[in-house]
Amino acid sequence: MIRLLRTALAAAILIVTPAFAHNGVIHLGPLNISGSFTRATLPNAPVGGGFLTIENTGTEADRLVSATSSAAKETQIHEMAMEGDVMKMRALADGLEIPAGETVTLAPGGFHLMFMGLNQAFVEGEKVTVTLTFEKAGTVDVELPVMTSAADAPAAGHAH
Ligand SMILES: [Cu+2]
Repeated sequence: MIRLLRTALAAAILIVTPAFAHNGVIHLGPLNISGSFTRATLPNAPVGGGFLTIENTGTEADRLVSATSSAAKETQIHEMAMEGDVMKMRALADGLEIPAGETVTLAPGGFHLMFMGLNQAFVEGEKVTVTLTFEKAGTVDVELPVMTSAADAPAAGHAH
């Protein structure tokens, strides 16, 4: 049983492309991922947000196609957009394009990762790990340090 579990774990680890972090920047092929964080939540909060910066130093566009985390039942890629006079968020069904030579920032009030159905509250000082999958660059685990609940808080409400 333990051997089976070990084999399963080894297989799971092999799926993740090796990534190299220098000074807090994770390099995944031509992508540089930095500035990751999430915000502390209240106990029993249903959702949390994830924020980070993705720089594409390559000559081809890539696309963040999915995000998963054991911290939540489902993790989605969201954008904030005006609908009439109201700022609303919605899931990006086709993922988030990272154009060649450009930097895309996921930040409060804009693009973000959305943790839906938290398995436990996010506590300041702890870390949440999210696995990001890019169309071309592959898959990487990113740790999001949990900052205060007000870290870079968006001006508009963030309600579902
Ligand atoms: Cu959202």
